[in-house]
Amino acid sequence: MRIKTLGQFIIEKQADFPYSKGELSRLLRDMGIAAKIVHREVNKAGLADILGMTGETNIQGEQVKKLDIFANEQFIAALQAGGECCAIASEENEEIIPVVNEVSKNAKYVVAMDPLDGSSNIDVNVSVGTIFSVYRRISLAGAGTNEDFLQRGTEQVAAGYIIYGSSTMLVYTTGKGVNGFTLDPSIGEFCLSHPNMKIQKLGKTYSINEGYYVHFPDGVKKFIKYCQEEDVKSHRPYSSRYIGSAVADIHRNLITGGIFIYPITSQNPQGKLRLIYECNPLSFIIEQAGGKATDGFKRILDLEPKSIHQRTPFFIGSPDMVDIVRDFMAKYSAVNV
Ligand code: P6P
Repeated sequence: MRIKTLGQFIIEKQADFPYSKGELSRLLRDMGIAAKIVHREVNKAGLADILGMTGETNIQGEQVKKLDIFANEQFIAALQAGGECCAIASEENEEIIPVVNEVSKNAKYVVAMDPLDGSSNIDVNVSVGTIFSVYRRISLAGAGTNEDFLQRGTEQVAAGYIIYGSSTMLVYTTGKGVNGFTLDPSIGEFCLSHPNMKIQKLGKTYSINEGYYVHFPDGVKKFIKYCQEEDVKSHRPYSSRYIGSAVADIHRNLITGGIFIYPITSQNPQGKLRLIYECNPLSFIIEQAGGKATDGFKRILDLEPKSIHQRTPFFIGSPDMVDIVRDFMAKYSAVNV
């Protein structure tokens, strides 16, 4: 099959947006460039002096690994140099990063990102990922502002993730389907490998950290027991798979079907995953692939954000599985939603 690179694909698809003057295309390419640099460092993490803690903690109070910082710096630098982005929100930074320079003065977009999600897995050689979300700015001029990031997930113009696993893949959507690109290091290009990705209506995998079982809402407990029951017709029991890296778990489910759940727990009474730069972009992608994403009751993309680091319970994957757990939540855990 003739190779089609990310750059060629983006240009080709630009025709889908007749008014586009290429800014979003250039922004997506900027993300791809940074992803290649992060790939290079992630793939030699065991060798370079980037393993282990920096001794610092990020604004989440989590121990920060050097690769988190490296990845954050790479994506920020690429976006600042690319000229299409007027502000950045990052999991690694408490405040938004205004982008004010000569090349960005007419920038139309803002980018929210988790530069390296699942970074606790780096030292044990388990897949990690970058997640990004793109909005058109609503502030009028100058650097972007907080309000640009507090738009509902339905307002995203693009979303994507990079998974640094057995291979490095970039998966993204601009609202016209989902396409996956695999990095070919021998030519340094992301090449189209998974065109028009679609998730199975009903998978056979459920992904949740059952270590927190006692603290789960009753609706989640009922769903877990449902997954474990013998029932040939609905291919149960399902398999339990939990990598501890949301990008990896959700990517697997996108390809083979399944559901990922991070509900409220005693440690995270609002849920652990972040709405703006984790749940909204992943939900946009999975919905575009035919899946669903809720907070257990409401569609993630309809949630009204209040702050850039806010958390939400997260139920995402095969649509029939999201519906089944939503029914359990309505029956056993309904709150005045
Ligand atoms: P736990 C990684 O830190 C992360 O944000 C997600 O990628 C992952 O799914 C989750 O946290 C793992 O959290 O509490 O199960 O270790």
